[in-house]
Amino acid sequence: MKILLIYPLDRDFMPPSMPPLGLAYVASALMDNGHEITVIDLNGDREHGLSDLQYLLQSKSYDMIGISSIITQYKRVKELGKLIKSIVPDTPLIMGGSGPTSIPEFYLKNCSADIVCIGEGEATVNELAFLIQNKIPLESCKGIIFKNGSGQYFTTAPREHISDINKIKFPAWELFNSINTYMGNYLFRSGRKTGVSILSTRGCPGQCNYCMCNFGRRLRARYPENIFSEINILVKKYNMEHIHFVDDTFITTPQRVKDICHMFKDSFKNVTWSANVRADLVTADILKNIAEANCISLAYGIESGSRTVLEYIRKGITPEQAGNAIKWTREAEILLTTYFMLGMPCETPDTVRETINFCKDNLVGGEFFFVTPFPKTELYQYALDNRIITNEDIYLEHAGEVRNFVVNLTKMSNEELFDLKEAAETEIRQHLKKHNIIVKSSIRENPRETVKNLPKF
Ligand code: B12
Ligand code: SF4
Repeated sequence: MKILLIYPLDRDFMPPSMPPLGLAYVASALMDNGHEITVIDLNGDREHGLSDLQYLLQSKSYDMIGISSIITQYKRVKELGKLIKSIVPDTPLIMGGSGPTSIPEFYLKNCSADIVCIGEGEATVNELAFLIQNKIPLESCKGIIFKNGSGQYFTTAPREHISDINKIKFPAWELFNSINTYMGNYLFRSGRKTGVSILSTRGCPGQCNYCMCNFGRRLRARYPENIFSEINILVKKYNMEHIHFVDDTFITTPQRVKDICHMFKDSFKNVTWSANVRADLVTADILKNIAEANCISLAYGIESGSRTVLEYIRKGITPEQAGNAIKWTREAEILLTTYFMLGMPCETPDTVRETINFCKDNLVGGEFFFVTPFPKTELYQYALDNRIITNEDIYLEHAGEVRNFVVNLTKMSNEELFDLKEAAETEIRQHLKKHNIIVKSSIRENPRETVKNLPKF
């Protein structure tokens, strides 16, 4: 089959810096089954992507079109779906990724999708291609929702998670003209020339109330040998200098981490790496070990310095664990990134004070994200139940960037929360400056005046 896969524009205020790993996995799975794949990456190729897409839709014919997206691309996917259907109304349009997985009906109703793939895509997309090619009804395909002949939505049985993720084909970056752009701009490359994402685990047993856990709660980890083969290709083919593990839970067992460290020490002496890690899973020993294995940077989602807030969100870490992780990471001489957010329903001036004190004591922070609830999470349900969000469609069109204040879940007024966040950032930054730590300001879309009248969703 001839299949066109598309990645929509994302975060257009900054250069494309994270390649669409999900789409690359799906492309690879389809290619492995003999399909002819064309990729149009509207994010990676901002100059020609849209005109290339229009040209292809008008001049070539495809048996199936797929779009991948996360929830923050919702508005773009809407526009893209409309465009595609205006040119090729009869070509089956399939949508997948964490956005469509979290609210599949919205993508059918508002984004022109004919079929939505829920969860992992590799097996589902191949089965769909087979059924569409052979004009077989879709009811038997697990893990999808689609509009049936009478225009009603039909949800099939859930697709089981892929149990052995070592068997999954590596991402097909060779199909992406944009790959060199991403590698050169890579968000986490920490000063190295080239960088790329790798996913070494799927699933997370965590219970955080703001997270949709799109790969399920069961943790599945790849063997170091399998990771080795992927890095080896990246180094040989693309001269890769830096690898970032985008795993939800990179540290699974201390033994697996040790094995990965051996791999870097023995085989990739010139490749540096970084990862997202949980503060409760690191120890001084693990950190020392990974520093010796070329790990140059680690990111921790600490979220809050307040025990009340940490318990409320069920993060599963304490301020003490977070403090230790910060201390040990510094001692291991690994670059440290910490993420914090303000505005959980239980946030008060007192909890913000606790977070400020935590940041000052541990010399971290200085920038907060506004809590923004996303679908298929407990926090989102809270916003719906409390009628803070009443029009999901309009809300989702706006909830694109968490540095932007779009919704207030707290008991404080909008101005109070906004001012509290600004004052907290200023106080922490001034303190950090005394210790020669300068926090870079990032883009903020809504200035104070606009906060008073946040749109009603
Ligand atoms: C790396 C990452 C980032 C990166 C890059 C994001 C990006 N635009 O690609 C950065 C750091 C910038 C980021 C930022 C944010 N992120 Co983020 N991020 C991730 C993370 C950790 C990994 C993404 C990834 O590469 N996954 C691996 C690939 C293989 O998975 P996948 O894309 O889902 O693909 C599979 C299936 O979905 C499916 N599939 C995918 N596409 C298609 C297409 C078709 C046609 C089909 C059939 C199937 C299919 O098959 C694939 C293979 O099985 C995920 C968590 C996670 N576990 O995925 C969160 C995640 C995507 N992020 C999330 C969020 C909320 C954010 C932020 C809003 C939060 C914040 N604090 O700022 C911002 C948004 C910024 C933005 N506009 O991009 C949520 C999204 C929720 C949702 N409903 O979409 C996730 C899922 C975390 C979570 N569990 O809640 N993020
Ligand atoms: S936020 Fe991170 S630790 Fe918490 S459930 Fe989601 S992936 Fe797991």
